[in-house]
Amino acid sequence: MKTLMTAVVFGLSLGPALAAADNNMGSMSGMDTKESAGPVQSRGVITAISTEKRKVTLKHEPIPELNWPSMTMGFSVAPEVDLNGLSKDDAVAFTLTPAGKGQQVTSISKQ
Ligand SMILES: [Cu+2]
Repeated sequence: MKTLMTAVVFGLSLGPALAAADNNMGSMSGMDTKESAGPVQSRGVITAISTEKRKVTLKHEPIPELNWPSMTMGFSVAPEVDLNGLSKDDAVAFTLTPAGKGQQVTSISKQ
């Protein structure tokens, strides 16, 4: 219940910004609850990568499902994801899955 309340408050406070950002994406508002709980797909460019630490820094597109504008940020990468063949400046499509308090990369591939 607390999680739901937080999601509602968060959604309301960012509602106008989100609505302005996704003019071209049709009706997204009904998807918020479902999408924020599950994996989301996005695209971006790798700005740093460490196969040993299993970390990747991505300059990603806006992700309306998470109320995120475009930004550059680091993610941990799930153990099953193969990072071989990926390097800095690659354009990629990726999947983020909720993990703990953040998001983990659970798939990533060159575009
Ligand atoms: Cu971000």
